[in-house]
Amino acid sequence: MLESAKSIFVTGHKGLVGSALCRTLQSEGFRNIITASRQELDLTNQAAVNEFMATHQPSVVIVSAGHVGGIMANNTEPAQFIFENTQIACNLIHASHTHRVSKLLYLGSSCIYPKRADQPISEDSLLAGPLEPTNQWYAVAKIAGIKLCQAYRRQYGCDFVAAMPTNLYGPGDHYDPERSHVLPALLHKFSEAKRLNLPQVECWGTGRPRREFLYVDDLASACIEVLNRYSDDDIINIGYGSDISILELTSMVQEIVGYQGEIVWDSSKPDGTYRKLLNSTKIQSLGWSPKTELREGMRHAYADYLDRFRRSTDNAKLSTDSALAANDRQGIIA
Ligand code: GFB
Repeated sequence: MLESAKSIFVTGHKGLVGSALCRTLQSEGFRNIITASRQELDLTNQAAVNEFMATHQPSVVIVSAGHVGGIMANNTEPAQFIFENTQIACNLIHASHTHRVSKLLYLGSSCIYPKRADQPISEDSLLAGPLEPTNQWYAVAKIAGIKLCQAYRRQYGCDFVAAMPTNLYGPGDHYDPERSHVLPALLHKFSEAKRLNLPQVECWGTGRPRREFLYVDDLASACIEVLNRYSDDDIINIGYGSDISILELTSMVQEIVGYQGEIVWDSSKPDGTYRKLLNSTKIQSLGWSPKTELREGMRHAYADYLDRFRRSTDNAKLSTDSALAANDRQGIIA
């Protein structure tokens, strides 16, 4: 499918997922990638999206843009999470139908599944029970995107598919300690604690929840498989295959960063879902499996963090948090 595609519009190309998709597509020899920064195209603006699609006429669209963040951002910015992500899904999916896009891949999230879904979570658990409250707003927006793909396939015969990645990490992540996901937040916190010789680092919740982590370049290669070989109404999970507790994760990050101090747990912060390990047998049956082991992926992510941190501080002489937050903002919807 991709070989015959004239052009691919990768949305959110400055973010964690979009940048990995561009990297992987380029490394596979695909040259005609269309991108647009947030300044060039506001994906929440329906008229602007329609005009952009009319001008560029992509043959493939990947919906990897979104208002994203970790458990606290989800919990404290509910309106932005539900509004922006629903708008982005509506605008891109409708315009892809209008402008006869031959394939669209919509990326959701493992948080679309019920809080108490059976583990590992298979695709048919969708809408089988209540959602986790901390990220229900994001989940509802992502479920709307899934349903849009299914509706446009049923009514208009559009080849729109929806894939559900597990928790992702890797180069290009957001490192704002308040807004980001757990893995980049821990890399930042431990690294700063080491640099400033701080005696302790505060982590959130109890440490008991378990999470599955997939290196973002592995997600990108899975997306290429899905674009090439999957065409169905049903959603498809993309996971790593095993999970670890947050407690185990903190020890691994501590070791990789080389921080010797103490970890204290702030139980006033939410734990979120206890477990959300995906059943990824469907994507595996397409011949895909993840290549990057967690510890190795974390080393790449830490190298990226250090590189961006150094560039930010050296060039702009900004303080740590504002430098990283400046990087983050570029990636949120870009
Ligand atoms: O990655 P995370 O923010 O989001 O948090 P979710 C995962 C777990 O790590 C939670 C704990 O139990 C947190 O309490 N944790 C410990 C920390 N220390 C920290 C820290 O310093 N920062 C952060 N962020 N967490 C997200 C959803 O849920 O999953 C999103 O909110 C999205 O919408 C994403 O779906 C995949 O895994 O709980």
